[in-house]
Amino acid sequence: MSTRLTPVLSKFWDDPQSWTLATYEANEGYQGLRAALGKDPAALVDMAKGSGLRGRGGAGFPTGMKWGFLPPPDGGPRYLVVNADESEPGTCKDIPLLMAAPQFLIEGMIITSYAIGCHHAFIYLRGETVHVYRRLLRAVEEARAAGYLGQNILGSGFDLEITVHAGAGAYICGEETALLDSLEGRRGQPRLKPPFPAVAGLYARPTVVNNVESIASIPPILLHGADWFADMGTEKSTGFGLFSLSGHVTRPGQYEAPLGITLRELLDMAGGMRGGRKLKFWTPGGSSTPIFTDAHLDVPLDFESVAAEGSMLGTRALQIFDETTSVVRAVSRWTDFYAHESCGKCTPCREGTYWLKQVMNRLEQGMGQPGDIEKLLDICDNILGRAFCALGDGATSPITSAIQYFREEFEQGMHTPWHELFPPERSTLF
Ligand code: L3W
Repeated sequence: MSTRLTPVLSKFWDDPQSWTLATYEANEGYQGLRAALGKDPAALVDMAKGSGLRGRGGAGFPTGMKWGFLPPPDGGPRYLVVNADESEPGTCKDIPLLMAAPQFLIEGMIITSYAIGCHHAFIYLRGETVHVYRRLLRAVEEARAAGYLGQNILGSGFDLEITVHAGAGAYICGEETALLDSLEGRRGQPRLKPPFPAVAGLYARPTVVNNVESIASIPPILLHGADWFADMGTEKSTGFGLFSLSGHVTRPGQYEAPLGITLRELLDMAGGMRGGRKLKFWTPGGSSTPIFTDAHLDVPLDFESVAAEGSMLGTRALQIFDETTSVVRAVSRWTDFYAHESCGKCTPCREGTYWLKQVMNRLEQGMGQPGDIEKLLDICDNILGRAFCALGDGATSPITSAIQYFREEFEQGMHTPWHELFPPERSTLF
């Protein structure tokens, strides 16, 4: 059996007190910060660049390059905002990380803030996760009491405050500019880019917005070096990442492994398909990424290889569906989600997701109309690349890819409801 796991962020999650500062410090915690505070901030940005770390929130943008986009200091504030608004269907890595080992994020935020010259950093947390909110408040308090936050951190002269902000539970607020609007107290809707947040972000000041896992990966990189990280993964998709296996798999959960690992290897470690059933389809990076089938079991899960096969690595949210699942029903559920979460700012997404939902719902019920598949593809075509932000594009991905691989199931939706094709008593998910 393959054992290609690289437990770094998940190394001590089994410890019953894994979330405490004491456990973190017993596992090399805050040694990266001690090393960082003695360095020139510019060297830390170079180190992030040298590691090849790419954003773990979905887009895979190079983290060090993003830090480097900040304009030179002008005496005014600069901000770090951590995107902890994890809410994509299937995406479930940041919340477990924050519950199990929140100090990785806190230490990463201090190092990043020092590197970019920020003295007030924010965590924007998904609103429904009250348990995570409590854990983060406690973690910030513990770090402050130990001298890692506040004035003159570890005698370095560097000051930093962290504010934990819980949103109101809206998927759109995971889009970085909608997040910033929400954090400023407005209704969360995306802003026009450019200007990018790096130039005009929170309160129109230079702002770095990074995902939880990206920032949590910074302390180990500091401690072990950029080369250590770059030697893992592939040439262009370096390092390790949390792969979240959910659905019809024997042992679902978080598998921390080098980028470039395959689903076949991950399934091997996760005990295979549940009940020994056959894999039918899966998402490589959450519901916004085009689905894959059993023909993609050996695609290396790195940014380039997944893109070459027509999908996206996204957030490594591997939702696994076996042969008992109706693809039309699964896609219909995701479509309901996007229609519900569309913020309404732009017409293609607001109107398009509504109509996608109408058509998907009737195909699911076996009440499809002639031309519905073409109608779906036409609506998707009118959303893709025309919506204000990535939410609209994401809504089209499962539909167009499912039609590509399972068109006959959509055709059956003209006359047969999903539950006659996939009887619920046989299905293990729906
Ligand atoms: C300065 C430039 N900054 C780009 C920055 C930009 C952003 C980052 C990536 O979408 C994806 C989306 C979802 N100067 C810059 C620059 N930047 N050019 O780089 O930007 P972008 O626009 O490529 O992506 P994004 O808007 O951040 C994220 C996909 O992730 N996704 C979503 C997962 C869901 C969650 C969740 O549940 N919260 O994360 C899954 O695949 O579809 O494509 O920071 O400012 N010239």
